[in-house]
Amino acid sequence: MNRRAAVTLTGLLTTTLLLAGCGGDDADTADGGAEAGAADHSSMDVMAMNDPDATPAYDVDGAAEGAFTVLDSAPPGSEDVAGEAWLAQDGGTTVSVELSGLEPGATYMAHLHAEPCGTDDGGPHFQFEVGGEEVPPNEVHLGLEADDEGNATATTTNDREVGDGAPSIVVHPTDLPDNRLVCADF
Ligand SMILES: [Cu+2]
Repeated sequence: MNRRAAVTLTGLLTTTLLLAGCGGDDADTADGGAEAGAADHSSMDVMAMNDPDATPAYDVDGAAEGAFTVLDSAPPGSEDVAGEAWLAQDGGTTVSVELSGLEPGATYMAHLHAEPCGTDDGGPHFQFEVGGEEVPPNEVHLGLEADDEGNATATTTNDREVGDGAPSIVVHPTDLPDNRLVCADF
């Protein structure tokens, strides 16, 4: 394989991994051989879903707010994960998340989900076009990277309002994308 093809393949793989989300298969093992302990996604890939220059949702008047609760499916050792999420709609959608009690240095993905936390732990991902692409901008995703203290915060935006179609947000470890760690109802 020539170098250009290899680079393209790497790009495709990265994209596939990013897109896996909580509905993905076990694509998270596709790049096996990555350094031990590191998530399969580089933090840059995960954080690329964010909009760090946006006004955080908690600074937008009228934003909905929800507290995260640890789900039964969370990995052992997750009992202390806590935090809040905010959902603002003002022509578009802004979502901000603050979490503590995470594994220092670990990366996580959060998605708006289509059901409340009490219904199948948030049910499927919220989608503007149901059955459409499982990635932004048809879904609302954000990436989180825990600092040395286990804290993480992030904001993401979408050009469209989700309306009342996204009652919850679920956080997943990027190395266990099918796992549901915490959920917050807005
Ligand atoms: Cu999700």
